[in-house]
Amino acid sequence: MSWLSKLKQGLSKTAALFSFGGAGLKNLDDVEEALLKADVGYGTTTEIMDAVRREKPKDEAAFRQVVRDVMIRKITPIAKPMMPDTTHKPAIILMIGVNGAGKTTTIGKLGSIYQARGLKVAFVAADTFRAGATEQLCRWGEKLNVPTYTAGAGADAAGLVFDAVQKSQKDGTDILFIDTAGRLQNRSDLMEELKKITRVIKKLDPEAPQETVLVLDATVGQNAISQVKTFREMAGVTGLIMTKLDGTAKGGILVALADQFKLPVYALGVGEKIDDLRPFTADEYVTSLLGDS
Ligand SMILES: Nc1nc2c(ncn2[C@@H]2O[C@H](COP(=O)(O)OP(=O)(O)OP(=O)(O)O)[C@@H](O)[C@H]2O)c(=O)[nH]1
Ligand SMILES: [Mg+2]
Repeated sequence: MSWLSKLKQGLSKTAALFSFGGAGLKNLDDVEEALLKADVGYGTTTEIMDAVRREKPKDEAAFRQVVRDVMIRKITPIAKPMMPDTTHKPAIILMIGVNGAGKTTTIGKLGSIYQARGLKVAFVAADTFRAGATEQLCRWGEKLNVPTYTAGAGADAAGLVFDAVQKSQKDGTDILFIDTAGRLQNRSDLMEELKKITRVIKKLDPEAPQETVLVLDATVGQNAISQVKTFREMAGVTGLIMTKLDGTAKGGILVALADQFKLPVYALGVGEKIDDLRPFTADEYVTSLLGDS
C-alpha cells in the first residue's frame, strides 16, 4: 500500500466526520460540531467558521476549499523534516513522551531512515525503568545492525547516557538516539530523571541534545496538548512526532497543536513496521483529513 493511501486509511475515521453531504452546508452547527469532534481545536474551529461565514461557499466543493485553506495555512509552517546537524558528531536526539506513545518503535524507524542515508547511527537504551525496554530496543538494533548501549533494568539512566555520549564522541557516530522511559506528566521522580539526563548530555556537549523529540500518540486526542505543555517545560521540546495515525478519528489534533505551539512536526507514524514512518506534509495531511469527496 502506498504511503498516501496508508495515511488516508489511517485518517478515514476523521475524514468520515467531514462527510457533510449536501445537507451539511445548510447547517453550520453540524459543521462546527464535526470540526470540534475531529479535535482541530477551538481556535481553528472558530477561524474556519468565520471564513465560512465570510466567504459563503456556494457548494460542497467550495466549502471544502475554505476549510482546506485554513488548515493548510495553519499546518504548512510546522511541517518540517528533522535535519540534525551531522557535521556535529554525534548529533544527539533525545526521544521523550508518555508511556506507550511509540518512542522505541520510532527510534527503530528513524534509525533505519538515517542509516539508509549512509550515516553511522547508534542507540542508547536509557529506559532502565520498564522491564523489557532494553531488549525491545536491542531487537531494533540487531535488525538494523546498529550498536545499542545498554545498562539493563534498574541501572542509572543518566550514567548510561554519559558513557554512551562519551564513547560516541570518540568513535565517529553521526547520530545517537537516546530512548527514554515513558513518563506520565505527574511522575515527578521520572521528570527529574529526564532533567538529569539532559544535564549529563550538556556536560559533555553544551550544544546537545540537538533535538529533543516529543513522541505523541494521536489516539489520545486533546490530551496531547497538556503533554506538550508539560514536556516542553521539563525538557525543552524541539519537535514532535505523532504516531498511530492509522486507526484514529483524532487526527485533527495536529491542527490544534500547530495552532497552539508552532512546534515543527517531523514525521508521522502510520503503523508498527519499520517503514511506517513518513515525513509530514501539509497537503497530504489535510487531503487525508478531509477525505476526497
Ligand atoms: N498502529 C501503530 N502502532 C504503533 C505506532 N507506533 C508505535 N506503535 C505501537 O505502539 C506500542 C508502543 O510502542 P513503543 O515504541 O513501545 O512505545 P514507547 O513510547 O517506547 O513505550 P514505553 O517505552 O512503554 O513508554 C507498540 O506495540 C508499537 O508497535 C504507529 O504509528 N501505529
Ligand atoms: Mg519504549
